[in-house]
Amino acid sequence: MILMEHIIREGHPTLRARAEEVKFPLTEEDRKLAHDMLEYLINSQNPEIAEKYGLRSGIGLAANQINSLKRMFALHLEDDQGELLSFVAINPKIVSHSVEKTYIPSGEGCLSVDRNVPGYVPRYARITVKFWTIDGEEKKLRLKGLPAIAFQHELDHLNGVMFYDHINPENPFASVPDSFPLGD
Ligand code: LHY
Ligand code: NI
Repeated sequence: MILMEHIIREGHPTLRARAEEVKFPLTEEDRKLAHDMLEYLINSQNPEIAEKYGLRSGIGLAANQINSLKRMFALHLEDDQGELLSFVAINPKIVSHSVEKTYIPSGEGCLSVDRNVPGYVPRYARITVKFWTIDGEEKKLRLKGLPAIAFQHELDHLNGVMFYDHINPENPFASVPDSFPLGD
């Protein structure tokens, strides 16, 4: 199972590298990675398991963070309607997005970043995404709210981008044009 010691941290070059397209059918290694990433998130959200193994709670995890340059990430969270969104996205892309942006008022964090980096991280408020599932099915989804933010955070990892790259360096809390804070 994936533990904190398997998650690479800031400064590791893999976090700045572009992950490569995954080919279908998946290899046994790809399938295991996909399964293990989703399992990490589920475990990390279970207080007893998280405590036992010292897992930091997460809603998203990208392959780069496990030092693997494959275009896949896992998400496991509830949307604002209380619907569970739980999947591994393979070769994901944003096919369209709103002009309007949103951001988490308290900023973002990252399982690969062991420090607090304050500031607004502008994200598209609504996105339409496409990806393939572990079983090779193509999925198209519309996301908003936290799921949209998390999807963009994880897709960034596959492109070697960190959340703080988006923070305004002059004023981390400068108002973001055409945006609203998540939760409004
Ligand atoms: N995981 C963060 C987590 O806490 C993702 C995240 C996304 C945090 C958006 C806050 C806002 O689950 C990762 O860092 N995964 O890359
Ligand atoms: Ni992250």
